[in-house]
Amino acid sequence: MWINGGWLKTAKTIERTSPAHGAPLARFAEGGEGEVGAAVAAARAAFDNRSIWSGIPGSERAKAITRWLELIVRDTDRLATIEAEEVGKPIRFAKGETEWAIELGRYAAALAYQIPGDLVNNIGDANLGLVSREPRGVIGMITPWNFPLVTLFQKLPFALAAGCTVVIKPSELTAGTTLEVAALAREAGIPDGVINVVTGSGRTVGEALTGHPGVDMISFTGSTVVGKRIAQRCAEQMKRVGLELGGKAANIVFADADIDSAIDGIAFGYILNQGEECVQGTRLLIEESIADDFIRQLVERSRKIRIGLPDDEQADVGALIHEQHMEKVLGYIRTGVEQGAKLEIGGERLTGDGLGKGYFVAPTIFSGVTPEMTIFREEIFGPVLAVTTFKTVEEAIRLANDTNYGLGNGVWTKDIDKAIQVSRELKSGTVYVNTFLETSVQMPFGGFKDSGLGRENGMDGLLEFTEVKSTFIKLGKRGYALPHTV
Ligand code: TXE
Repeated sequence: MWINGGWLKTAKTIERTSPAHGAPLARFAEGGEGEVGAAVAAARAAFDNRSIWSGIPGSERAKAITRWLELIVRDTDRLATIEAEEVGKPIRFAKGETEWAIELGRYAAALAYQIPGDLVNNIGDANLGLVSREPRGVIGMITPWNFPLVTLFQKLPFALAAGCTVVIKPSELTAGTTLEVAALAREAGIPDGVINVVTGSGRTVGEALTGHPGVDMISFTGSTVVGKRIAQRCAEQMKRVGLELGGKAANIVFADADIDSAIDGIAFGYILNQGEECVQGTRLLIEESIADDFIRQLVERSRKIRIGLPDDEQADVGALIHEQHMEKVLGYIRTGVEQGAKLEIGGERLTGDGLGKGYFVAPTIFSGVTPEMTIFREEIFGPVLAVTTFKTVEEAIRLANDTNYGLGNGVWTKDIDKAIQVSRELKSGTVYVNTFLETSVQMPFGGFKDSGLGRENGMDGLLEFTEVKSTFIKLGKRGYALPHTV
């Protein structure tokens, strides 16, 4: 664990097994309430000492964050290797993810220069109003295993830029890169206590962090079930909360779409990160008149997807996170067959070509899926695509919105009016038009409905880590006189 600028070991540890090789990979300290208490105390002391972080000019925080990012650039290969092995994803995606985390950090650092405020100057000559943004305080961050670095960097540099201090609880499955970047912060001169990491399970460390009265806000990425529990616990203490939760995105493909790019987008959208992705394009809604041909082409494309070990430079898809999760995904596939969907490709565990000890599932496509089916409704978090046909624009919108989730959706058409009108009616935090899983550090990211609360990235992402303060200033009588009037 990393607390107050130093390593802390515990007698109890958690062992991580490689998802791709099935062999022991790492051992992490198993923290509890005591370690959470120590980390929160360190973060609180660092926050309250305004002269080291929360009260210094934003430009100084920006410079410190930038120095830290330079060290992360230096260590990209090492971080990407850890990430690839712990998550089971192909190395090129782990490198891309590390680079994206750095990009998020650079943007957040720049925002530290321009945290907005207002001056209210029309409340009478005797008054002046200041509306300022202050750092929220100590932030508890709880992150998942699918994108350990990116989910962290959608939070951490933004909170740091705002002037907050943090206690991070990474997933017990993938704590490696979080610990590494925390230690690099010290090397970069970010003061001790500003970033702390407590490793351990959600049940102990996660619960202790959400219930700790010294934590001002919880920023969580993970499942909707745990997100709802965290929101309830935070409500007891009126703690602020940001939640980035699950999804069930639909790609709507109209007959007038550019078919080649739609095939690319849909194939990429359902297999990226083995489907362990909250904005995964897990539902394809396809206009009936082009459905048969489109599905045939998509199946052909899926045959070319390369599944491989983390060090396979050419692999498109890696291993699922652990055995139980693989069993859960295979269970959804069996349910799809039992409920009458047509299996077009995949559907099985892969064990050939050196994959036998890992948890690999073949890219899988079901056609003939109807809205009552489980694979249409639930987040599977594996490389499984459910295809449903529609006849009218209204039906497409209704199907897309027929879910409790609302993180992202895609629209594919060359008709710009239709694209914009459909986008307006989709109940999700992000809509992609003629593209999918596009991302930009400037664009806020978050969910409608069960997909979460609040936004990450963009200026909105930084403002989540601030409180608004209104200061009324009463001015005295105009008591001065100009020299020449005396
Ligand atoms: O998530 P959890 P799991 C979805 C996806 C996946 C399912 C289960 O469908 O199959 O969730 O994954 C910590 N108090 N997503 O079980 O449990 C936990 O230790 C405080 C979507 O891994 O939500 C970890 O650090 N914290 C998602 C983090 O919460 C608790 C990404 C996430 O774990 C806790 C991951 C508690 N009571 C899974 N219980 C996305 N939005 O992308 C657990 N945790």
